[in-house]
Formats: sequence, structure tokens, C-alpha cells
Amino acid sequence: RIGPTFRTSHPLASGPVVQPAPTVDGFVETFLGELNYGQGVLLSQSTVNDQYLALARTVRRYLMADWLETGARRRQAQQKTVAYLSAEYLLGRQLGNNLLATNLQDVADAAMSRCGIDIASLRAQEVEPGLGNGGLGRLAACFVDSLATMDVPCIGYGIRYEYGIFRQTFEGDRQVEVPDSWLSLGSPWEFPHPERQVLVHFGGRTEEVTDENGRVVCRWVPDWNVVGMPYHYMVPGHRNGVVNTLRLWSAKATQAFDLQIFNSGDYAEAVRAQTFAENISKVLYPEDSTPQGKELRLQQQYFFVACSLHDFIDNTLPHDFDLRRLPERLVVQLNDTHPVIAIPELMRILVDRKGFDWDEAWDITKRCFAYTCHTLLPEALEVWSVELLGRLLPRHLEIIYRINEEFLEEVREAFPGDEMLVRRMSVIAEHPERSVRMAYLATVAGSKVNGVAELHSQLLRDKVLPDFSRMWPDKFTNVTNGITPRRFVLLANRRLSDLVTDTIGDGWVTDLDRLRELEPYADDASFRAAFREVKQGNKERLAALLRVRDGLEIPQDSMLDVMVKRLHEYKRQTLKLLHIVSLYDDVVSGRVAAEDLTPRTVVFGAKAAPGYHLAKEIIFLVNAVADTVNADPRVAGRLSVAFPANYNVTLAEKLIPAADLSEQISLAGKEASGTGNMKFALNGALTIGTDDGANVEIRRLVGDDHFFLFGMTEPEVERLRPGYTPSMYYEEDARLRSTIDLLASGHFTGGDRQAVAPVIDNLLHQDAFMALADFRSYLDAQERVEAAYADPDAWSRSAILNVARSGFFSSDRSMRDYLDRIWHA
Ligand code: 4GP
Repeated sequence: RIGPTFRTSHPLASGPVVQPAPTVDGFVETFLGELNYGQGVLLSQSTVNDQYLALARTVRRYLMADWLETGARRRQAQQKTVAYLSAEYLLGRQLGNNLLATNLQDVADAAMSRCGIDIASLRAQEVEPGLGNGGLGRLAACFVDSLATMDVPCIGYGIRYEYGIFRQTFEGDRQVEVPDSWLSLGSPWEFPHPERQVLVHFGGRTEEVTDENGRVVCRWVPDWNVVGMPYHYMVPGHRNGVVNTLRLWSAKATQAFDLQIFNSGDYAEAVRAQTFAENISKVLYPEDSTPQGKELRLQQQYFFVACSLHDFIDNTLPHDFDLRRLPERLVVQLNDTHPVIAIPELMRILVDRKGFDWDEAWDITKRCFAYTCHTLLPEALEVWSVELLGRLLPRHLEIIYRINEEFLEEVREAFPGDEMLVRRMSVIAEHPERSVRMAYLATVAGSKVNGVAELHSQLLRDKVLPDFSRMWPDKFTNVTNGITPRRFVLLANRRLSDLVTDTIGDGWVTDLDRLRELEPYADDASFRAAFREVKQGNKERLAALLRVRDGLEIPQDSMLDVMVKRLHEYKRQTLKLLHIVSLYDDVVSGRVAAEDLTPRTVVFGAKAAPGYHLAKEIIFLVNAVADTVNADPRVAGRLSVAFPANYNVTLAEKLIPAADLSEQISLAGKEASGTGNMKFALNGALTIGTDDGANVEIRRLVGDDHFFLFGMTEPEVERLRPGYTPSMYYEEDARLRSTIDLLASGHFTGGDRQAVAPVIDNLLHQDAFMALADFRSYLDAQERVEAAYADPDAWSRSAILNVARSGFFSSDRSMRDYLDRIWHA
């Protein structure tokens, strides 16, 4: 057990921790101390990296007292704790956020300039921890921020990947992935805790033995293990004295190397076991909405889940805690299926290690878990082959079998005589290979199952898990996603924040519904002018950044039209591309005079999973079109396309506040929620979007007049699906035909028709996400956008109303919904 080993009556032993003075003098003194004593350098000799590390450690000091105090208070109070289990946290840079949380921005600016340092260069030095792929990982980061701001006891558990999401570069317009060594220059925000290490087992077999009470019990005899080493990260609430903890696990070998083999000279063999073990937390799988059935991935999942449950049960609860009361103290939120192996793990802990009988253990387990689903793509629902799961976790497979057996008995009782139903609902799929359906396991065991937007939750009930929702209607609920206004408005958009605060006060930062108070100002000409100035300032900031970061020129007086998200067919970057080509085609074919085109700059940001071939072809094509369009004098000043590489949280913070138009154009029924859509609306962009995910709720809140809706609805998509023939749209729509012909001609690829064939062939002959069917409607909506943009006053009025009416999308509200509907914490 881990507990205090140090006993003294000295009054300072149990705090309070002395915090440096929040003054410029106090800050300078602490900073120089960190530089001298932490980095071991003098200011005059220090590098930018030294200074960044010292600055980060200085900021840390201002959080430390609150962190220790929050921990002590939580231990005392013994409240129910939310364990948020997530394989991904896409945190973004920490320095700016932590300066904001401590309200030290201005002090730090002044302190650095007193030291002759440009703080902007230190901010730029931080490499963001990209420990996630996209929406799901960023959502987890927003949620832990909100929970700290709301003072909810929460521990975020996850994996400390040594390499996060790859760094994207372009070579010859094609995506090339470079490892993201985010730790290489030091990581000042983490605290390793080797004394809290956990041993995690894998492999082997199970056997039955008789315990000391004469009962026959099952025992797992594993054949290898690794050590989980926790790193703690501070999660500060917004200026409320609360600092929660994010605990990320790193895998280490139990033995660094075999000395005997080393001495015999076989160095590679001597460290083989170490390399093998440490591979577990080496790298994030760069997949988004498409899990990979890889052994290492299952190892990662079990690894962090086993560490986390052990950490909570054995190292966080009081040692004499009565585990029958576990559901009063713990609720585990499963962020998608990645941590679902926690369910049999808790059963194993309770039955095999703590001696509970099965029924009691199952009752406890069911009350501890809840599951969030983040997708509607059937191929994205994780399954693990029985062969693999049994080989890696033989005891867990046995437990899953028994859970399933008892569950199917329940199904038979509830719906007698329906063996088809039993087969459909079984946690074990028989085809194409015997495997465990992790979403089903989560649904069987979870006390609640939620989708992430109203439409998604409805489709989850009706389409993805219909049998389960018939059996347990009350188990299903919705919690619409949200985003933290701290990072995505206050930090990312200081100009807008100042304007809002000057107008309605600063209460909105932790009570985002108060943005409603801005509504009357939409009709105030001077407010609208100030709002436009904010947008213009943000555009200039973006232009300056992209010039330096990517060598890209963003024309100033043009509509900034932004599509940033993972590259996925269902999100339909190709539809946006068709739109660009059609505008370009209009001009070069002479149908439209260039002067009649609304000046527009389209910005893309997107990473493709390295193994997703078609997505990478789409990236290539976007780049090729961008090159041609940007170089063509016929559209100069009217149409340009920018595709900065390596879209990440840091870039999002600069891009989103500058946007005029937000592209949310997925095929209806495919995007579970989206969260980028919320960030844009809150920063005063208007949305052009389909009736999908949270777009539905955004449109309802901001109003039809301030949202550009297009495309089929989900039921229309389903009706069209059988026999869908994309080439028909090509034949029948001259504008579409001309657009596709121009693309296919090789005009954008130096005459190379082969280079465009993969995307064009797919569109014409498959088009699984029906871009061609929605093309016409999309173009019409874009024309409405142009007409609206031509009236700056009306446009800014709409933009202001978007801000004022989007307060619902605060992740603070999402957390309240989780608390009310699921956690009851
Ligand atoms: C994403 C969904 O695609 C997105 O609609 C949603 O907003 C987000 O989760 C958060 O709920 N899914 C993933 C994934 O990122 O990896 O499945």
C-alpha cells in the first residue's frame, strides 16, 4: 500500500503550501529561481527552451497549493468520484490555459518583459500533447476542464503515449507522417509517481484451486507482466482554487535488461523484454472512428484500465473500505469502447481477488459503469476475436462468457421463443469469426448508455442497439457534447472575450448561457462594428501565423470559409472540393465574371489515418487543387485555398476565431455530434451544414435564419440508399458534370489523369456518403451564403446571434447533464 510514511509534528508538514506572491516581483523571483535551481542556468546563458521550462514550472508553483489542497479535501470528504476512462486526451498546450486559470496572464507578460524575454516565443516553444486523434480525445479534455471548474471530484485516467498523433507534413502534395516526439525537450507539466506503480499481467491460463475456505475458485496464472507508471497532470478549474488530477500511465518493463545476457554480449536480446513492454505506451493509434483490431491496441486498453482500477480501489479508497459500497464512491465513465475491458477486470478483482460471490460482484459492477458511444459507423464498433482475447486475457474471456450466458438467459425470459433475437443480442458474435462485441458488453453492464447529440442518441436506440433499447428503454439517454469556453473562447479569442466582457460582464466564462444577454446588441450598429473589428483582428492574426508557420498567404478582404476535422469520407471533404472546383470552373469557363465571385478563402485542416488510402488521395487532391487555383491569375483575389499541414489544437485556437463560415457537411446520420461546429458558432462563424449530429441543435438554437441548411435528412438518405446510383447525378446535372470533368481531365495534376482517378472513380461508382446527391443542394446553400455575406450588417447580426445563442454548448452544461442523468455524483 501507498500511504504517508513520514510522521512529524512540524507544523509545515501538512501544509499549507506557501505559494509565491502573484505579483510581477514574485513572478520574476520564482522564474529566476526555476531557471537557476531547476534548469541550472543563468538567465544570460539560457535558451528559449530553458526559459519555457522555467516559466512552466513557475506557473505550476501557483497551482500547487490548490492541487494539494484539493487532493486532501477529496480524501477527507470521501465523495463519489468520477473516473473518466479514456484512451485519448487531446489536451492542447498547457501554458496558456494554466496562466488563464491562475489569472496570471498579465503578471507573466510583465515579468517576462522585465527579464527581457518575449513571452510569445516561450508560448510557441511548447509542443502540445497530442494524445488523441480528434473529437473523442478533445471532448475528454474539455470534460476534465469543466469538472474541475465545477469542483466535481474526478480523476481522468488514460495513457501517456510517448508519441502522440503523428505530425503531418506534405511532400509533393501527399501526406507524410512524422513521429511526434512531444516529450523530447522536456515535459514540465507532468509529475511521475514511481511509488504508485502498478503491475499488470497478460497471457497464460486459468486454473481452478481450492481456497482457504474450501471453495473452488478460479485463478489466473499469467505468463508475462509490465509495470504501469503513473504521471500526474494538473487540471485546474477556472480561478476557483480547484485542481483535479489527470493520471496517465506509461508502460515499463519489470526488469530493465537481463544482465547475464548483456554480459555475454547480446545487447539486443538483453533489452528485448524491455522494448516489448515499453511498446505498450509507445504510440497512439492514429485512427479516428475506425478501430484497429491489433493485439497491441488491446494490450494498451487492458493496460491502462487495469492500472486505473487498481489505482482507485487499492490506492485511492481508504484501505478498510467496504467494496459493497463501491457504487457510492465510484462511477466509471467509459469513453467509447476502448476501456470496456474494465468491466470483466472489475469482476475479476471482486470475485478472484476480494472473494465476492458472482452475483454480488455483478450487482456492484453494473452500478459502477456507464458507457458513451461516439459513432454511428457500424465498422467503428470494436470487436475482439475470441482467439486474441483468450490468449491475452484468458480469465477475462471466461468472465465475459459467463456474463453473456446469464444475460442471454435474461433475454430468453423477457422474449421467450425468439432465438434469432438471442443470437442478435449475444455479446459473442459468431461471424465472420468468433468475437466479443465490446459495445454490447458495455451496454449489458452499463447502468446507462448515452449518445453525444440528440439525433445520435435517437439513432443509437433505433439503429445501432435497437434490441437493447427495447429490452431496457430506461438505460438509454442523451448527453449532447460541449466544449470548454475557457480554452475555445477566452484563451483562443481574447478580442471577442474582451468585447463580451465589456458588454455583459465576465460571468459568461463559467455560465455560458449568459451570452444570451448579448442578443439585444445584435441590433446595435456600434456593437456590430466592434464585432467586425474583432473578426478582422483575428483574421490578421491568422494570416500572420500562416505566413510564418506555412509560408501561406491569406488574402485579407475575403470570406474565410473553414473546414477543419479529420479526413474521413463521411465528413465529405470531397463535397467541399467539388464546390471549390465548380466556382473555379465558373470563372475559367467564362460563365461567371471573376468580379462577380464573392472573394473567398477556403481553409482546410485534416489528418488522414496513415492506412486510410482513399483519405490520403483526397488530401493529395485538395493540395493539387489549391496549387492550381492559387496560381491562376484568372481567380486571383477572388478564390484561394489554403491547406496548412498538421492541424491540431494549437492551430484550431487561431483558425476558429478567424472564420466567417463553418463547414459541417457530413452525410446526415453519420456524424455523431461534432464539436468543431460548436466552437465555430461560439466564435461568431455562421454554419453551412446538414441536418446531422449537433448541427440539428445548433440550428434550432440559433434559428433557421442564421444557419445555412442543406442536404438530405437521415430518413431521406435511408430511402435513397437502395440502388443509389451516383453517376445518375453526373449525367443529369450539367454543372456537376462540368466540375467532375475538369477534375478528371488532369487540369489540377499537371495533366495526370491517373492521379485523380481514385477519388473520381469512387465518387462516380460508389460514393458511399452521397456527395453527388447533395451537391446541388450544397451549391444552392452556398449561393445563399454569398447573398448574405454581401450585407455585412446582416451578416454580423447573424454572427452575433450565433454567439449569443450557443451558450448551451458549454461542456459545463454537458457535465451537469452527466451528473443529473448518469453519475448522480
Ligand atoms: C467522434 C465523433 O465522430 C464526433 O461526431 C463526436 O463529436 C466526437 O467523437 C465526440 O463525441 N468520434 C471519434 C472516434 O473521435 O474516434 O470515434
